Amino acid sequence: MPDLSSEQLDHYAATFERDGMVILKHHFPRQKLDTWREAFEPLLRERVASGATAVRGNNRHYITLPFNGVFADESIFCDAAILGIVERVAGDDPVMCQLASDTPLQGSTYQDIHRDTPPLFDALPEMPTFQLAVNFPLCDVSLENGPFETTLGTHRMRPEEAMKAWSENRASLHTIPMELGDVMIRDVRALHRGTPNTTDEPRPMVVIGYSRSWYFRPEVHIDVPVDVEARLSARAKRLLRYMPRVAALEDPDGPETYQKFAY
Ligand SMILES: O=C(O)CCC(=O)C(=O)O
Repeated sequence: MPDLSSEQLDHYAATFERDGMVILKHHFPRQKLDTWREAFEPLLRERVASGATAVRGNNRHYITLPFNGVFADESIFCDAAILGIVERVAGDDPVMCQLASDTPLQGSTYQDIHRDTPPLFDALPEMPTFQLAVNFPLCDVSLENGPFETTLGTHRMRPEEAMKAWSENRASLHTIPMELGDVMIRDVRALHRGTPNTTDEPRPMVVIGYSRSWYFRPEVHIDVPVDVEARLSARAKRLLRYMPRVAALEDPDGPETYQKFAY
């Protein structure tokens, strides 16, 4: 994956501060993501069939990815450029807390516009970034198969202020088509929504969650099998330091626990 200079990373971080998101074009190798999609397809089929997903709207599914095989790939989750931006906006020594996917299928509809987390403190101005989503699709995302839509700059507004700005057309939605290989890094507080997938192919979007070093999200976690951990670098182990270690991954015995996603 392309290394970026310190100046380039500073530039992305400044854009992120202003907009609440940045896109790294053509960042991950498409061939690698093809292997993710091949591994994801049976998982999607099985989880949808068994009703084990978190439903995020009509025909729209959130599924945690198992931390093994192709998905336990530190060339993705320890990517130097992505972590360079994450550290610039959310501080040193971040935590990785989530590895999952959002997939609208044919028949999905517009989500209500939302942010993914409440403010840290009631009745105070919004704080600097504390929770980031790194998103990358496992296919090209066109206007037809459910592109992500987001406002810019609302990550630094209180929820009611952001909704007011949106309803008064001071914050408009931007549609984000993406190519396989593109990566979006976003502050989860920006107002956004999923849109309909009108094609007969799923549109999987991976989400990796990174938090400030001290922030804990009880609604998500990554089970790290001990044999997978043994192969990880010190950097990867450090990112995953608060995640549970397990002897082996088990199939989920119920639906996803991360249900409340919109604020
Ligand atoms: O997958 C998408 O395009 C957006 C999904 C989303 O925003 C959510 O479920 O919170």
